[in-house]
Amino acid sequence: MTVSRRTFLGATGAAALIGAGTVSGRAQAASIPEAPTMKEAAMQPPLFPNGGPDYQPVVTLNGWTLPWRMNGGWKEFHLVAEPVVRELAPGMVAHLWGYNGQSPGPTIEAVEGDKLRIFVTNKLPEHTTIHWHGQLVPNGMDGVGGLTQPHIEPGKTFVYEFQLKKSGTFMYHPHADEMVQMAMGMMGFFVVHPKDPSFMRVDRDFVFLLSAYDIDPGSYVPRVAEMTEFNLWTFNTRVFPGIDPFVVRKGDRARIRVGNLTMTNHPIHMHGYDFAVTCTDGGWVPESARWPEVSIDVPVGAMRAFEFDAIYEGDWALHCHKSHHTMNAMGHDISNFIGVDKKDVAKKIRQLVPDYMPMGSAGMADMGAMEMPLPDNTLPMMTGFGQYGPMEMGGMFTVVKVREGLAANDYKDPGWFKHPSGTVAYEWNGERKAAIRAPSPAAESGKTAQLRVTRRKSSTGGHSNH
Ligand SMILES: [Cu+2]
Repeated sequence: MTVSRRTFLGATGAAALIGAGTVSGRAQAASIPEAPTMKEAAMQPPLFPNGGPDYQPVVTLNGWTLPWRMNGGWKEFHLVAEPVVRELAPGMVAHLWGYNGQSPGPTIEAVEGDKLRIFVTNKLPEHTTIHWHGQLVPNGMDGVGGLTQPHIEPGKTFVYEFQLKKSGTFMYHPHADEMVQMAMGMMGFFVVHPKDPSFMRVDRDFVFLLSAYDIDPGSYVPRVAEMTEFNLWTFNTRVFPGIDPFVVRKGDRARIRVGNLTMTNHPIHMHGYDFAVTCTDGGWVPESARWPEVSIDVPVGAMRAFEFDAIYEGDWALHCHKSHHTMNAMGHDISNFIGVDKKDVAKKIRQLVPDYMPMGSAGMADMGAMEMPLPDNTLPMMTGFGQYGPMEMGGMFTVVKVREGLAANDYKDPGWFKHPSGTVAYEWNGERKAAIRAPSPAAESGKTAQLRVTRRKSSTGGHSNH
């Protein structure tokens, strides 16, 4: 490639990019832009525009934005579909298919009105295409293999050209052998910024995709025929505690954009704030049509963006509200042992399996605190430690960290929130009051029940003076 990195990169801060080398295909090699590739799953700094309309670039959770080059009025990108190794969290990798070194692929960012030329090189063992989900494109650019174009055979490069008709929140994914290729992790985010830099402007703009995998503990490749029994629920193909926090400066206007490419819906719940959906993959939601929420259901094949003014400092949980989606891989055939004394059983099992640990007699919280022996390449089902102990989470869970005094565009993890003294829930060490004693069976006649109510009132101090 003759294009130097300095002239090619349409942006700053792309330290970890490496050229992908030579590309063969129908187009002339000299006219194909470099295909940068990413080696790590760490969140990369945002890519600021160095020409054209100004905008606040997005950051991708555990991801990056694809650099581009300008060529005679066209913004040119180069995606390479290929097998990748993705770290799901420290301690587990998955052998997936993705783009430019990672799954999901890099985020594409451009501006309403831009003319895009996207080169797609296929390094997979089977054919593929790319569909630009939500974009208004000429029919022949829609990327449906067999319907609107011939498939891109292994080793070939195709070119997609279209002008961006509207700003908003979009994604890209194959429309060829879809079940396999999406189950293998082929997807990416696509953000189109408004031409008017003041329209829907925010200070921090986060993007990620929801995806799910079925990878048996100890193995590396997803079972692609799975329809319902997924065991890894991910934000951008990462699981807690491997998912980046959303770091927000107090006072900033923040937007979180999420797209769902799993096979079930995900109610994404954020603590500490109420907010409104401001954008879907269909476009911006007019102010008069928004309503307040604290959980946003993201249907299958849909995208949602919500915004909030970061006025409350703290470490606020953000997670899918389906509790099985905040768990990592483990067999789904876990029995419910609550209330069962397993001491004797454990003794017998340990004669056969020395590492055996009985769990779940009083719930499953003990699983979050113990380091159980695990097969190679898997993660604890419930894990992650906060400043007060184990969080007993996995999967689709992370933390929104709102802090005073951060620099603009500083996304570094600030550590745990330092709660002002007297603002953390605390243990009651005072005298036990009569009101929390269990009532005696005799207390169920009308008169004595009346008496209990009176007693409870007097025991709650200030409330009896109402
Ligand atoms: Cu979910």
